[in-house]
Amino acid sequence: MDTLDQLAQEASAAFAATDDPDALEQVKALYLGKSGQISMLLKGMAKMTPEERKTAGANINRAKEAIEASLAARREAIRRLALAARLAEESLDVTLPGRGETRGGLHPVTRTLERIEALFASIGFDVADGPEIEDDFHNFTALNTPADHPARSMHDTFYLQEESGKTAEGILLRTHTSPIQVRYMEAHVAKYAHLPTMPEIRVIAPGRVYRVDSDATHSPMFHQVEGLWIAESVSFADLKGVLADFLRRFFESDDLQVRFRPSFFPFTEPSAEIDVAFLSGALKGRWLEIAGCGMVHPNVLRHVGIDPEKYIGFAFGMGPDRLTMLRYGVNDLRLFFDGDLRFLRQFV
Ligand code: 2U9
Repeated sequence: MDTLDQLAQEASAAFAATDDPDALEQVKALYLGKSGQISMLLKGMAKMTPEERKTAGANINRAKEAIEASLAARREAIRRLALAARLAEESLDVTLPGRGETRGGLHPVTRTLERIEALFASIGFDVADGPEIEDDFHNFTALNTPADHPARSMHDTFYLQEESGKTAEGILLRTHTSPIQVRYMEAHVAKYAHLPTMPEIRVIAPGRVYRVDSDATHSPMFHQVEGLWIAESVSFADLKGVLADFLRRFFESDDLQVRFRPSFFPFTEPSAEIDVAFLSGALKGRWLEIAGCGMVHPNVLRHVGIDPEKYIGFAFGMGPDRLTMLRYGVNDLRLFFDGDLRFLRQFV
């Protein structure tokens, strides 16, 4: 083997020992660079005779071509190796099982609230909202609840404190959603003050309410939905019809029995408690107290500037937490508010 063949083999082996593109270019310079071996050989031809130069030139060029060919082959091999490594690293296993979908769901009480809102909306009731921190005028006074009424005591109501620890005068967590309706009536009266006759009020007030109370059937925070219908002529018969119809639609039972039992609330007169009895199912034949209602007390209307000689109406209130317990067969109210996903997931 002559020295040129040896040089070409040596270059090929040096290229093969390199697997990095930058290192390969450096090795290339040793052979094909400006002061590389091939350039040196070509320069050496200066001292040769024309005859010698012809053969040597051809031989050197062949060696140069051989070296260039092995360089190109190695470049291609390195490119393929890099691609294969990248493909292995970035590969996607399309046979892996999916991560699955974790879907949330509405809280069972929220579902009941939405159901109640939809049923009342279908007979023309507006849905109103209001602050959970109230003043005692909107929560008590406007609702004909006198200053010495036990509902106003510290034992029953959460009063807010100032930073100093002093009780903030008459600021409390609302104990029912009635203040929503008081505010709604005030706004309604102001809005239509220019008219000789005020348009009727038909509104429900769903929301959270707070009382100092905690056991299996009482939570310090619970929900209420109250409703109000005020017009020039609304009777107790209308009240009975609207509520009996609502309850039958809510429980999806045409033969649900509904009865009205006389009762007392400061804000309604006369007042009644509403009981229902199912004709079938686990609770068959038992009377269950489900809501309260009555004709709005004239004092309540006076407090918001509505003339009780001209307008009359009915109001009602119910506990959606209890309605949810009945609908789903839950026996402890606290389960709704503990945030235990094992319980809540059953309703999704
Ligand atoms: C205004 C005037 C009157 C709302 C009413 C009841 C009767 C009632 C309870 C039932 C169970 C609350 O959820 S519960 O704890 N409610 O019995 N609520 S009449 O009367 C009103 C409301 C607003 C302006």
